[in-house]
Parts: sequence; structure tokens; C-alpha cells
Amino acid sequence: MYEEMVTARYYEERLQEEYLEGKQPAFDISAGPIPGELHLAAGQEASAAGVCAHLRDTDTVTAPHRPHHVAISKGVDLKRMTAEIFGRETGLSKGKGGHMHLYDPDMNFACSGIIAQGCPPAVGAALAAKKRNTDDVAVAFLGEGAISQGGFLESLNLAAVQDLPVVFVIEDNDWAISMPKARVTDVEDGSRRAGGFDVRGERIDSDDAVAVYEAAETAVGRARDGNGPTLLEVQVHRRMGHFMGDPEAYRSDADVEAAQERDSIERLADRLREHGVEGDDLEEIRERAHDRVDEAIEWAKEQPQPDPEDAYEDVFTDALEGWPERPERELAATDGGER
Ligand SMILES: Cc1ncc(C[n+]2csc(CCOP(=O)(O)OP(=O)(O)O)c2C)c(N)n1
Ligand SMILES: [Mg+2]
Repeated sequence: MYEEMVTARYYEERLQEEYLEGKQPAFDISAGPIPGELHLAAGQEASAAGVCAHLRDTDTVTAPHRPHHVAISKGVDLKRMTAEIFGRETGLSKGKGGHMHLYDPDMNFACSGIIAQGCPPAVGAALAAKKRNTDDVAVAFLGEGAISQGGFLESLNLAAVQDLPVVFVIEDNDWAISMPKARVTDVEDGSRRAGGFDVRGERIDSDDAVAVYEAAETAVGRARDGNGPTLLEVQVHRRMGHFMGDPEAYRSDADVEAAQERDSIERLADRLREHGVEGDDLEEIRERAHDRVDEAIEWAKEQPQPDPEDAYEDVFTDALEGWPERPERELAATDGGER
């Protein structure tokens, strides 16, 4: 878990540098090697590491628009993910998805820029697992800003009524862009949403990776054993702006400082030291993580840009492929017979 968390944090530090290239002095979002928005998850690593530690490749994970830590913990190929973020041809989706739309069928991972969008597909994956009689599970990550979305609430209901092997994980970072949680819901503890659907809910009050690991062990185990869904909420911290370039005018310096002071990675390192892991071993893990990230970024930057002609490929799928021909239907001759 420590290695994944360090990987995710350093990965985002490196992405940040690359992202800012060419975007100054006036912030030009379309310039530089990573055009478009970039939402960083620094401060949220513990939730992904603690939950995904219990998952296997065949389990499904969906994440929202802040996905890097989750993708890394799920085991998404770091090189192809980075190439995707840089818009390159060898990216996970040939560079067409970008950082908010990472999709890796080998690892059963997907994310989306639409808030709460990942909940219904996670429920679908859980339903498929149940029907196929595998003991795979699905996990949907979402932000606390998404807990009043219909897609989330309907997903909770369907998961409950069909006893599906799915775990919902709310990452509560206190903010939805510039909107504090208390202004959009009177429910302080988002896991209480579970009660209305007769689902088990639990809030992990701190971004302590070990506490998340323990709660997730029960939740994932329950799903795998055929005992239905769980809703977890993890208190995490948004160390950065909502997206790169966000001046955070709505947020007090004290709030930013408080988020930066609570570092779940340092907390886990302390815990490991307490349990006898040597400082040198931690340093070795950090170096290994940094090398892997540097290598992925260098590789991605060397990858070819896609051919603009390919923009129209893979846009539509032939949804009716393999279906029987539909009989031609006679139209009433009200429009002169033209269709
Ligand atoms: C359905 C939908 N509504 C609005 C938006 C615009 N939007 C993007 S991020 C965001 C806030 C999300 O907050 P939260 O769920 O807490 O996630 P966080 O950004 O804090 O990780 C909003 C409203 C969107 N992407 N999708
Ligand atoms: Mg939030």
C-alpha cells in the first residue's frame, strides 16, 4: 500500500510539471503536452490503496474524474495510462479519452468525468458476476459531492434489492469544486445514505490507510461471499485545487494548510517504522516507485501522436452487429412515401 501511495503521489507531482509546461504566463488550458483539464488526487491515496489491496484483476473498479490513485492501485498499466493522458496513439484509448476517461478492459477499470457515472456500471459488473456465478466484486469510487445524484442512489437501491457484490466508496475531501459539503447536504456522514436502502454503511473518519484496509476487508469479503453491498465513506484531503489552474479563491489558507499537514503517506510510513520497517527499506520503496513513474512518463512522451484522420474511428459502435435483419416497415404514405 505504501508503494502504491508513493507512486500515486510522485506520479501526480511529475504530471503537474509536465502539465504546466507551455501553459504560462496566462493560463492557457489547451497548450502544452497535456492539453485540457487535470484533476489531481494528492491527499486521497489512502482510500484507493486500502480498498484495492483486497481486489484482483477480474474485479471491476470505476472511478470519477480524479482517478489516478485509484487506477494505480487497481494495477492499470502505468505506461499506457500515461500515454493516454498525453493523448498518444498507444494510450489506453488511443489518446482519445485523456485523464478523465481512462479505460482498461484488462484490469476492468474505467473512469468518467460525469459525477456518479461510475455507479451504474459497477452495479452492472456486479450483476454480471452474480449471474455468471463468479465471486468477483465491483467497487465504485465517488466524491462526497456526488452523494445526492440519482445515479448513485438508484445504484444503491438496485445493489441492495438484488444483493449484488458491490462496494461504494465515497471519498469525502470536503469540497465539490468550490462547494463545501455542508451546503449541499444535511447529512454529515455520507455512509448514512446506506440506511435508507437497508445497506450496511461505515465511515472511516481519517485517511488512515490501515483503517481503510480493515473496513474494506470486511466490505469486499462480504460482497465476495454473496452477502451484498456496502457503502463506505473515507475522509480524505484535497491538497490541491479542484483542477490544475484553480486559484482556490473560495478556500481559506488555513483549510489548505490543514489538508497539507495531514499526510496519509507520512502516517503510514510512521506506522511501518513503528512495526520495525527500516528507513532504508522505505527509501528503497520510494526510489523504486519514482523510477517506475519517471520511466512511464519518458516512455509516454516518446510515443507517436495519433493521426488526425483516426479521430472518426472508434466513435460509434455498430450496436446492431449480429442482430437479425429487421423487416422493412411500410410507412403510411402521408409524406409522399419518402423516409
Ligand atoms: C453530472 C455532473 N454534474 C456536474 C459536473 C461538474 N463537476 C465536475 S467535478 C464536480 C464536483 C465533484 O465533487 P466531488 O464529487 O466531491 O468530487 P471531487 O472533485 O471533490 O473529487 C462537478 C460538480 C459533472 N462533471 N457531472
Ligand atoms: Mg469532493
